[in-house]
Amino acid sequence: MDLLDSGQKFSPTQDPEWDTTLQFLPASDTRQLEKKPGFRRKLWMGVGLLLAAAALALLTGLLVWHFHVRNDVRVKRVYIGSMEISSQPFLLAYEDPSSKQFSDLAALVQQQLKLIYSRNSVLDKYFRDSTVQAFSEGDGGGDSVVVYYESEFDVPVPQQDSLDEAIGSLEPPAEIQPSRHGRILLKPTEALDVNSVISRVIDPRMIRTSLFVKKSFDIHVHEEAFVQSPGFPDSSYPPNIYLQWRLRADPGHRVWLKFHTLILEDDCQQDFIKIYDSLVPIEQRVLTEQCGYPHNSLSFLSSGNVMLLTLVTSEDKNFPGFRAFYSQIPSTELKCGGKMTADEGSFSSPFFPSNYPPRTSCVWTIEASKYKFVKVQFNKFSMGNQSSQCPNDYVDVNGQRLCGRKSESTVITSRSNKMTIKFNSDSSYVNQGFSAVYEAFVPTNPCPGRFQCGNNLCINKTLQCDGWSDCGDDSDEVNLKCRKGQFSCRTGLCISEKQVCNGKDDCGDGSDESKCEKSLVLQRCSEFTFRCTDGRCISKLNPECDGERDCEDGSDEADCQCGMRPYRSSRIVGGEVSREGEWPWQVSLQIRGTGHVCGASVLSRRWLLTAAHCVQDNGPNKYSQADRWEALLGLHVQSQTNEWTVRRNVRRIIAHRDYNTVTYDNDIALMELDADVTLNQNIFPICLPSASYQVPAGHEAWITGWGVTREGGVTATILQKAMVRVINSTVCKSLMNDEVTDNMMCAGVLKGGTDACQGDSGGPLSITGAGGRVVLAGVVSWGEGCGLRNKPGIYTRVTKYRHWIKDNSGV
Ligand code: 4AZ
Repeated sequence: MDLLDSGQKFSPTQDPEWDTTLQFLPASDTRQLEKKPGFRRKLWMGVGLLLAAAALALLTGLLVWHFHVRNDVRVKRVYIGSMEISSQPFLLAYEDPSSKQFSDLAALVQQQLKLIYSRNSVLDKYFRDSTVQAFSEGDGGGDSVVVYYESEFDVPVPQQDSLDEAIGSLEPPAEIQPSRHGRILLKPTEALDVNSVISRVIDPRMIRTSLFVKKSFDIHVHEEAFVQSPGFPDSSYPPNIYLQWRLRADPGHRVWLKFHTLILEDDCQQDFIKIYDSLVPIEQRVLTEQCGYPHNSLSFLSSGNVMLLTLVTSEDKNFPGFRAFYSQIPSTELKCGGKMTADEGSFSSPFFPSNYPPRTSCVWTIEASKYKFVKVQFNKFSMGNQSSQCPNDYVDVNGQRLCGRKSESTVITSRSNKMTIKFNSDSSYVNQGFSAVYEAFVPTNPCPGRFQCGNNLCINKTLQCDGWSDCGDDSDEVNLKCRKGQFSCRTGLCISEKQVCNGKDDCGDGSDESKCEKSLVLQRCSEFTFRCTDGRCISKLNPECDGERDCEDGSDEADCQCGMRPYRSSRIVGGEVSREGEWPWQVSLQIRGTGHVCGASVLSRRWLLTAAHCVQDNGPNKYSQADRWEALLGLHVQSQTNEWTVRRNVRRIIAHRDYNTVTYDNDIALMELDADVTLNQNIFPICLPSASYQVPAGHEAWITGWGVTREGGVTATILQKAMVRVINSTVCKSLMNDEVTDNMMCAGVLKGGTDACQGDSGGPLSITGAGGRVVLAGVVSWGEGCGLRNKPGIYTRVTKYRHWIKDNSGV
């Protein structure tokens, strides 16, 4: 399945700005050869001798080349650098590369660079040229200027490393930067007062020879607006381009860049954006590199008043692109650090939930009531890479460094009423940071009135032994009844430890298979095992699209361009209003002249999945005929379409041939659209579960739709959502008088009040899989009334139709 293959492609001729003039080299002259009769023998001998001589010369040449010249084949090596010039006031004209002031200072800088390189034998030997790209205000206010430049060298291949080393030697060691006059004391007295030099070789993907359009845009961000990839949102971005947006804020301000949409190719090798805390793509200042459909925070702040956004695209297969809003904020607006004396409180990394800015440090000190201890709980935590030393970005709590990404809450306790928390970010790669709460406690009673988890978290006592690991370390669910050598299922069942991670759901709720680290290739396949494309079966529960390659052939991670929400900014009975773009696979199926009738889910650019009962003729209403229907994708509010909404006619309806109008068995149908849709932030396919996918009872699931908000009521205007839980099939069958077949599944809230209802039919029952991708577990099918106590909603069990969907739609 290649969901994005057939999308609208960008054509450079559509946009005059993108016209590129190609020049072809003239063909070499072709001369007519004259034939002369006679002297045949002599001529042949001459030709023979000539050929022999030529062959000998070629051989000698090749040998010489191999042993001598080849070592001297030179390659172009480009370094991107910046340096600060002190005692040099910043002039507004420096922002304009065509100004005289720009050229004058640039010429001085070029001279200076030449001189610096001439003092190093390696640099001197291979140096070609330098160009000044831009200037900005220095860190120290109006009295210094930062120069951004590019230096080109022609270096023999084996000498590349020594060249890198020589360039590196110009930089003072990290601990001295950015103090003045590090090792760059090479400056001539009459020239510029240079310090804080950094330079690195350019990311080779940015100077790929196949990049045929290179463009820079200079933008001042004091007025809020947005930048976007060419063609966005109507068409895909063009292939083989390098674009850069140089963003400048007023002095004493930071640039703030927030992505509204970002959908690029999944493979970062060729299609990517990179953001720099600089005006040039200097690798020590890269804040982030993104591709695909990232779902982490995409809001970035600069440390100074400049930022660079770059986009590089590949040959083909281009995707919708991005739109990002920029603005500026005063640098003084940095809520970070301070003294906290209350017995409880909260704090977070600077600008949370945005990514923190680079080169920032701050300190919080907590001083609680005497004789109490302090406990700090990090609820969200993502800083730098996980490593024992935490050399880059970190939080230091009473001397203990934390870094990396933590999926569960982390608690740290002090043995006094004081705690010191330090935050530190270095000059590259930023993350979201953390949000934390703290409380002081009496050492003899750390969780008054609550349960104390093994990891020191305190939880409500009612959450103990409720089948869910609320502590995060299972300590609230440990079943003391099970004997040694037994595993305690979340259902309360005790099974042999040997049955854990054997690829079979022995607990009945999947809890014995849900935390298997490794996937084993099994001897035998079963309905519980995932079958890789090569036919082998693996033991891991629901391995597809979980971000880990489990099948040897990688087939468990293929076709995973689904189940993500490209949007960020960020009826159903008993539900709540959803956010626009939160359910980009939700479709409104409408009958022309009538309006909304049923829901559906986007499976690909071309195919939707709905319920068979939505497409049955009903007296004069010919619902089985494709031309009566219209599908609205990317819709949020009924009758309110916007730039993200796409209306499509239906080309074909394929209802399951065994759909039973009495029992609702096989209540499933495919709809083919008359033309592909371009995916956007409000239109995106949901993942289909494999036939072996298991959804354990108790698992959280979401229902969405514009159906009625109470039985007999009116349909919703804004898309509604509600959280329900998957209900054990045996329990459900008995609640529903055995009318639930194995092709159905139940979900709801048994105390009543939350359910799908009329008008939600055909819509998705969405669950979030291991890799964070949303999977279509069910299709809204039927129920006894809506939201009644002990009457859950009944859904078509999609795993049972995985092969049917593939056979009928190719998805
Ligand atoms: C319906 O009429 C319908 N409570 C859909 C779902 C449910 C009931 C009725 C489940 O389309």
